[in-house]
Amino acid sequence: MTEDEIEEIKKKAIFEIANALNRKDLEEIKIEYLGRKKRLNEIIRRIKDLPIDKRPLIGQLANKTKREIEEQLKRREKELPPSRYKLPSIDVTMPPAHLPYGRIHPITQMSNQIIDVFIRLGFEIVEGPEVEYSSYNFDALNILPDHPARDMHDTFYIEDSEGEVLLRTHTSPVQIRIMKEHKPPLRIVVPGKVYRRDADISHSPMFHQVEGLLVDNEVSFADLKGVLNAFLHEIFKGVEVRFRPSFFPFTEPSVEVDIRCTVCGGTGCRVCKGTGWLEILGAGMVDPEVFKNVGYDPEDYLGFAFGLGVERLCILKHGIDDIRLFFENDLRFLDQF
Ligand code: 2NM
Repeated sequence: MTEDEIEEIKKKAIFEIANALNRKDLEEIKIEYLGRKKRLNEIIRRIKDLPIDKRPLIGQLANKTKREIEEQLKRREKELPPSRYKLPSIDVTMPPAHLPYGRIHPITQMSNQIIDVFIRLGFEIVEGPEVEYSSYNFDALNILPDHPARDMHDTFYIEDSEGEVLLRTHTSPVQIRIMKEHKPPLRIVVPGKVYRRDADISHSPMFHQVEGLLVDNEVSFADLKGVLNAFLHEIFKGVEVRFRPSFFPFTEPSVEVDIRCTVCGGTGCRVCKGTGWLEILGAGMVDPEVFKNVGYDPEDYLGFAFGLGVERLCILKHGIDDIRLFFENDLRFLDQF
């Protein structure tokens, strides 16, 4: 047991401390060199066995070495990050796990496609509230108090509002709001959710509409036909279109617009119920009563309006057989668009 032996222990300890990578390593080194049963303390314990003249020298050297190792341990501990920060075990350069992309809902895609055609035709897009006054949803549109659409069976009324507040059954009340706030000329398209008490394979209690309105000093039925023909030929390329007389309380004259059946091409099938035609939208010249209700003088202005159901258009475009598929959020269905 010599000075050399102590010097050897010190060198090894300093080397190991300098190479320690974390606090756990340091703790192990501390136990190895300074632990009660370990090398330096063993030397100190056995000093009494040395020749008497050697004892002070070895004793001083061993204690000095102990202090030096302790100091080195403290110094290295300060350099290392606190032990709760483990050394990096994550490769931050690795590419992330694959996440599937989301996609735009088919109804939103269809709405966007419709809106896009009307933007190119010079219309502006407007939106409005889904909870409406009965006066805007019905009265202003010349839908009289005894009209069947106003029945509790067809319309969702808001509780305790005495029939004055409801979920809009079409987006037309937005056109009323716009006409009350703005003078013609007006060219607007109104997309949005509408609500009706109805549920089967072709009806959903909530569905989407796009309605349009054009008002100016000189507007003819030919303008209506021109705009709707242009629109339908954009959505259904090269399709045959026909205008058929109809009735709406808010337009006079009124028409329903059909296209050649996209399924059978006109020979007659289940989808067109043997007629060879598909009803695609309703339209007409705005009734003078509606203009009076919004403060326009019917002598000064003329206009046309139209409305269509987005789900119906989407169903006919893609040959879908149940409207409920749009709202079940089954990705096997939605992923196909
Ligand atoms: C339709 C069919 C025909 C329509 C009328 C109006 C308004 F506010 F100007 F009177 N907005 N939308 C209209 C006309 C809607 O949907 C089948």
